[in-house]
Amino acid sequence: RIPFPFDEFEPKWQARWDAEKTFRTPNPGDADFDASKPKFYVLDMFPYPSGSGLHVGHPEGYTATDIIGRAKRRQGFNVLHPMGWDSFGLPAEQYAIKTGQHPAITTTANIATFKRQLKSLGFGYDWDREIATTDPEYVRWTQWIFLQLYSSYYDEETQKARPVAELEAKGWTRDQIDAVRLAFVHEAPVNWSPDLGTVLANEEVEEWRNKGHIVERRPLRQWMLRITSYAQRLIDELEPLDWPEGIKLLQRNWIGRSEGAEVDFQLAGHTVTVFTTRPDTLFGATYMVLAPEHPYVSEITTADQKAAVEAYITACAAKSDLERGDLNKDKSGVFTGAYATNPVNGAQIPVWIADYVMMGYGTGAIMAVPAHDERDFEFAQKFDLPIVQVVQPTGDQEWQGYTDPGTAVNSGFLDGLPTTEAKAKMIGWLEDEGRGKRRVQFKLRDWLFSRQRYWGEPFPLTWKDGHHYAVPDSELPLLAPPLEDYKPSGSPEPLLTKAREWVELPDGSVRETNTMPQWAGSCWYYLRYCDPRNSGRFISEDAESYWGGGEKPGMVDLYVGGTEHAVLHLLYARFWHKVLFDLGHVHTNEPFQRLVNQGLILGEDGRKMSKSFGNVVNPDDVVREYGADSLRLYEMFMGPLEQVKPWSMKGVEGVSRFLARVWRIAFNQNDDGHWDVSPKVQDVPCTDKELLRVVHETVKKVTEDIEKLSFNTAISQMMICTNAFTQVEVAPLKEFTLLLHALNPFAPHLSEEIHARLGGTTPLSETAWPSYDEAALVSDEIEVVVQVNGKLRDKIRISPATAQADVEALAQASERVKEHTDGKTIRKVIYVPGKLVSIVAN
Ligand code: ANZ
Repeated sequence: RIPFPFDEFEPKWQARWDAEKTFRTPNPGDADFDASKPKFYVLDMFPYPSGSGLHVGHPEGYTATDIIGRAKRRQGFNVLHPMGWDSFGLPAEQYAIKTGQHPAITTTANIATFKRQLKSLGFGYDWDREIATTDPEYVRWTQWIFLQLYSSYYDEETQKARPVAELEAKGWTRDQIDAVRLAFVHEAPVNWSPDLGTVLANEEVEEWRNKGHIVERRPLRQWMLRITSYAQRLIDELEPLDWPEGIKLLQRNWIGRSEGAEVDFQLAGHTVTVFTTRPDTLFGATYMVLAPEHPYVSEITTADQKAAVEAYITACAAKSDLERGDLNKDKSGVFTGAYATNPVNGAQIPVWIADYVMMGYGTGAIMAVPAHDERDFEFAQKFDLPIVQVVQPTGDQEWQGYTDPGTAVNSGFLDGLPTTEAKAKMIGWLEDEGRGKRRVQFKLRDWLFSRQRYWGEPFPLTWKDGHHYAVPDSELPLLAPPLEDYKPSGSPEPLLTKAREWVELPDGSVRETNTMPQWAGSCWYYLRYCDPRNSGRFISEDAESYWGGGEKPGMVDLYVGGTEHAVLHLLYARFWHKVLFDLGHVHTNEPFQRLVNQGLILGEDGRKMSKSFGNVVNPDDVVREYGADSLRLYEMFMGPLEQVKPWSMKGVEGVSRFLARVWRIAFNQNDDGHWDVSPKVQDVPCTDKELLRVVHETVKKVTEDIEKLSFNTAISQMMICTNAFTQVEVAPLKEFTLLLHALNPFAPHLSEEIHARLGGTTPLSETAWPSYDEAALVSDEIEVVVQVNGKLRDKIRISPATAQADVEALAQASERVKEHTDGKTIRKVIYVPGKLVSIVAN
């Protein structure tokens, strides 16, 4: 038998919230908008509506934001808590290839499933603000923002994006302008997958290879976004945000700022510039390495090395940056036959090419200092190149392969200087001599933004006579035409190229046929939620200024989602937001003020939930068996929100039993199965001081714990409170209702249902959050420990005024004490006032 009738009342409350739009949030300008209320914008990372529906990982973060959103609403905030769909993407298209169904159809069906599932969990979303990135009205503004990037450049002087129109006015030519746009065309070797029919970002390669797809390197003409212009700001403006340190570190490392120098080497009539973070080691540079793609390679290679060099270049072309960098264990390379002059000592050093030097970083050329760089050390050992010590370690470490700071040796005018000073002195020398200069370098690359797929936003651009042109705003959204065949052709021609009638325009120009990556939509969805139906602007000024209000730099007050987006979505969205900020479209310079990552939920077996392990839990099954409130409460009770936790059906059962206990304080089931209000609940003043204390303690702790997102401890406190009600004869209505108030954001259906059945006319969700009574918190009871023969046997609570004889009697009357004294003679009883009763018995 079901311990409480959740299957009756949960759908009932959900229908009511829907019909009454309980969680609708008015916007500035709406008749019911109250501008005097502070705002609280709480956001979930919106899901990709996959074919498999919601899994139990989704409701973890969603329940957390729902609890805080519901509580803040009742605490007098205008709460913005929206939901939507990240609905472009490759899987929908893969599915279309398999089944022949248009991605729009499967996407719509999947969204319907997700929405039904989310509603079945009772989340208080404002569904009037629902958006899908595939909605034509949404696509319009995604394309509009792209055009903002396209028609802007980064002004180094003001460190801000500005319209290229300003450059036009200054007489810049079209080619000059195209070279500085924030969205630009670039030909570069990229990760191309012939069977997926698209290029992939570096971070995406491993996943698709593991799924059995081929990914190769291939030079292609692509659209890039100039995120590198923002590298320094993306680092600096991360600092004041309330994000987990680990995520900040990942972003910082991804952006990868290095300070160092450029050094010029002379080589067969060319000047080859290298980038180094260790200019202090220049005297130890014993050879030079160029990336195989370096433009000088063919010119400097000597005749007898030509064949070997060319063979090596061909072999490298297939490798990704990752394979050449971090995964490159066995160093390889070829001598070019050329020698360069070390500018500091005139030494002739051999020039090699090797794939551990990347063309896309620094200058694509390095000075190799094998004594103090690991990669150079491995390489020099393998190819028997000279190794010269130029840094003396601080301790008694071996100098070969010593990479830490130390003292300069064998380095002429640097000798004796600690590394930091030696770096500065060498940079000074290089600048004085005109042989180099100080330079800051970032690992971050420009963002490869084009895909060759169908199910994404088309670029709002056309081409004529080799030049690109923006589609006018009035023609947006530019939607892709329906296609019969989504199958990749194996060539890097974008799929849309097949739609001849769409591509070829009457004036002889053709449409750009690349599409945007899935990241585009998620770069700005949090802005659109603020004003989702605006057809004249991507967000109104009023909505932007209200929902972005506050002293903090970030717009969203709390953003909850998984860690997997640390350097992708969270970096891309920050970049777009800064461009919009520079151009005056938003007044905050960051999108997300506070970020919290929920921990992964593992299977019962402790492994990642996955179809292949057969350990996936479907929320629908849990809701059917135990109800939505049990699922919500369980996911919050599993442990701290940010921790990785294994699933346990026993655990779900446990919290479900707790909810049943709350229910049974208020109701008794009669013989025909109906639940009658229990005589235990009475509308009388609470005279039990201890009960009063526990109840007010609960309101206090739950209020504070919600603020700290410490939901598991809040639930523990409510369990203590429920036990207290179970133990007393009479549950005073006012105090019992306080427990329901505290429980409401966690178990909204159950708390509302009990409240209503006990005569509550206004739903809890429509009433103010309760306050607690400080005076009730102080317990005037004290705890006294009872020992029998020196062993702790019980603790009793007494009023400090209790007479010694009464305390001793109470102690001896305790059941736990009696277990140890029964049948024995009490020899002695000692009372240490307010602390201890010690009984000696034998
Ligand atoms: C000489 C040297 C001596 C270096 C030494 C290091 C230690 P980060 O910190 O990652 O920026 N480097 C420069 N350009 C490179 C490229 N395109 N591909 C591969 N390696 C490259 O690293 C900068 C260092 O990585 C540079 O400093 C350079 O090696 C190498 F004791 O120069 B160093």
